[in-house]
Amino acid sequence: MQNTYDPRQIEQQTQTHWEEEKTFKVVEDPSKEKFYCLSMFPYPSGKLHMGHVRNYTIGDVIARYQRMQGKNVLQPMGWDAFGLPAENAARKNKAAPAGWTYDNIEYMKRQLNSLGFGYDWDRELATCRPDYYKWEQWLFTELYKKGLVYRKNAVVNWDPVDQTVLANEQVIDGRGWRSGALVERREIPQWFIKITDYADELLDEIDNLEGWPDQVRTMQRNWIGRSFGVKMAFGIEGSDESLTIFTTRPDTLMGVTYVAVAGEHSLALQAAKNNTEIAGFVDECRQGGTSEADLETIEKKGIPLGINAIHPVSGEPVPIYAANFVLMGYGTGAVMAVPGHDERDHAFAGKYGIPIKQVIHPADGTNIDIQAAAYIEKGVLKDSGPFNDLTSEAAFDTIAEWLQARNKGEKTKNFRLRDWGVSRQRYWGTPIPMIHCDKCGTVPVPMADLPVVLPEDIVYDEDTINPIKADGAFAKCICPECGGAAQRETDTFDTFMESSWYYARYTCPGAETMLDERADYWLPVDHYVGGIEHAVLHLLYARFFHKLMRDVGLVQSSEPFTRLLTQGMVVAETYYRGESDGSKHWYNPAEVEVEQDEKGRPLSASLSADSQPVKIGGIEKMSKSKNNGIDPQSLIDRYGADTVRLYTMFTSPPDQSLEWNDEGVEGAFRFLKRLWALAIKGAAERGTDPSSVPLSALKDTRREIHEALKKALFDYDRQQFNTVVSACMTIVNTLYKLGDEKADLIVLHEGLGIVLRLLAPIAPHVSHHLWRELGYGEDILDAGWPQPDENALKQESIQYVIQVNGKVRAKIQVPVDADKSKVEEIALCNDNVQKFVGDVTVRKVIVVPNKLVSIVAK
Ligand code: ANZ
Ligand code: ZN
Repeated sequence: MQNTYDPRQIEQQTQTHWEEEKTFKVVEDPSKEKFYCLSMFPYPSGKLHMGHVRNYTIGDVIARYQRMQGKNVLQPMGWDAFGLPAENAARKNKAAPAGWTYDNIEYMKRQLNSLGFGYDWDRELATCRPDYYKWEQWLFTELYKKGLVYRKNAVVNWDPVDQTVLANEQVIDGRGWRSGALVERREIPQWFIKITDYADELLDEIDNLEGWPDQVRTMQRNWIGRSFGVKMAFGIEGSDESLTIFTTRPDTLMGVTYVAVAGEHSLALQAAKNNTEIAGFVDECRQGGTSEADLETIEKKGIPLGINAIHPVSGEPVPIYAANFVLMGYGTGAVMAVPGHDERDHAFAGKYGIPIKQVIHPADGTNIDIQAAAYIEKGVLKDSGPFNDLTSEAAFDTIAEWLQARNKGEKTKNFRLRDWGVSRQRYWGTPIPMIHCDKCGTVPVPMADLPVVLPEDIVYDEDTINPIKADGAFAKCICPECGGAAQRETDTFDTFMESSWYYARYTCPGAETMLDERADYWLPVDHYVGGIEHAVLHLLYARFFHKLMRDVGLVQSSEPFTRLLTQGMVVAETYYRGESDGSKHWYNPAEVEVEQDEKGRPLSASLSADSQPVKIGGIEKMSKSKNNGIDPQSLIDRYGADTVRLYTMFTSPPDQSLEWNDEGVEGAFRFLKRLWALAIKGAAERGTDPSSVPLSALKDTRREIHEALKKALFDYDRQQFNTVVSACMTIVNTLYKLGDEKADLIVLHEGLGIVLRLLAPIAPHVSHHLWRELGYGEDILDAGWPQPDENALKQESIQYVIQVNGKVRAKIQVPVDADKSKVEEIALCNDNVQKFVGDVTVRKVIVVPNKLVSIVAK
């Protein structure tokens, strides 16, 4: 055995071994329990960052752990390869996005391998490859045939100078990022998938996702946002038309004192035609953000349209306002306003002098001043004509039925969730497989003509906006129905489309259909690991796709991911200097020397290059903008992969944030060196059964080892890997105390065998190497999982605390098999106890088994 721990050499050797043996290649084996462990695939941006390293280490630890439990473990990896950064890089480098992407994939794949992740690379996929996106195109055409896909106008950001649509991130302070022109909102036709048809199922099944963090389940519920309410029609004075509103509080119906519609509502648009003031207000409503968050913060404004609505119950007229807080895209774009019982309506009524009426009273009869503030709780109805004295709950149904019987309304439910707009006007994405024919209308590309391949060999320079839109050749095609000249769709899919089903395609690489029968062996994914930033969209779209694939007969399960772990952020200190123009220049932690107080808190910092001070900017998520990222490659080069993996697992539990600290990395490295040194000593003794030699002198040592093992197993199960590492450290420390006798060496051999297996998922190279070197076996992955020895755990004696008249006076060791009277006897004999009892009589002795003896003496 080598004297010093040389990670470079053993990691390379071990990785070569895994590659040659195809250790991580798996096939379906119905005789074995399967375990599908998946980490969210990366965007091939150039190189791995610390967030990737953490994510993939967690996934690899889980996969290796499950494998050592004897399961058939699938752990694949691939590339989320389409997206805007490739286009930007291409423009800068005057190269095609494809080449940039493929180069990055190659480099990052090498990095992943250098970290020792156990992937079955035979299943690798890149979403920009036609043999992948072909099936996504196929599914889209199937959904079109099923009526789940449609085209309608939707708003985009339009750059009037570049004559192009901009992604949200290309709009900076309201201007196009390249042209600097003021961005306009424009309506263009776009493709949608009817996710709202699945909204109920997507919501209801969240209840069954017991292996998901509560926080993520709540976020999904809120995003789908189902509310139950009533849709009802108000008449319009002097017109045959009516105005439909949506409310979740029909019980407040008799408190309506006005009605409000969105600026884009047809009533507002009509009124704007011959009233410049209203037209001005409608224009104003069009500006600014349209999100709900924006609407909550804006100043509430409105304008009367000069027409009245007719209350469906009382027949009284109420004024109609256009108001900036009513969303056109939600419900019906119109609301019945109840200032007495809604805060927003109350504020609005106050501002425009509209009456405020109380129709709900607290159930306990408390008086309230409705003019001062809205009463928004439920209660009992008053001043509500035929509905008086009903509770809010009862009134909901009664009023709904009253309206329904008169054809004026019905119960309905409403979702916040909108249909999924999948069109993007970018080049680097999956072409939408649709054809526009003047004669036949919209025609899906037939299966035989799929995939519609995105041209990759294109010329890119600073002026290129979208090569497939600029050059007419891509769009030119023949209509599959009439054979006439037609135009191909030149929009591409939202890249969330590709990431919605990659997990399924991994299960059946090379399948001649979208998925084949192998999918049902592996799916659902047993454990999914990734960032919380995907808690809503990615996970919701993937759940939706799974159901779509189920409904075309491709999978049998209904949900894709059984268990989900959202890992915490990797954060680090930031350092900067103020520039003369008021901006900040950020320095990387690697360029900075920090002075700390005795508790390790930073006191001051200076730049290594010039020894002049820099300011400490606080701890933030590692990012390019704050320049506080640590390049994992430099750490791997310096310490080896095992140290990096061990450090990221040891520093904090997987779901909490990890605060970077260089000393911690050093500490992890030192621990592996200590383990190595111990192994050198351990090499002297091989394979004697520890129970075959008299080890009485070493009983305590063995108990410590097996107790730590027991704790580690418990923590592995609940994925608290940081304390697994602590247990390993405890064992190593215990083993260091052993001497050189034969019995010591036997215990050392036993202990090393345990600690190596515990560490194998976390620091796999050194564990693999030492396992063979010390003669335990061929491959540690096949070694089985260590189990605590019950005999070793047995204690010889138990500690009791002794109180005399309620005060702790002694701690004693009592043999485990001592009965109550024996415990009492030993306690009373204790010198210190005797001293405190003194001459007085012992009145009572209470023994709490395995814990406490309480003596009362007076
Ligand atoms: C009358 C009322 C009285 C309301 C009351 C609330 C309290 P959720 O739960 O989110 O579905 N609303 C309906 N459509 C709207 C739109 N397009 N823009 C803005 N607000 C709209 O919210 C439903 C409630 O939000 C509806 O119930 C409606 O106001 C308002 F004491 O109707 B309510
Ligand atoms: Zn045609």
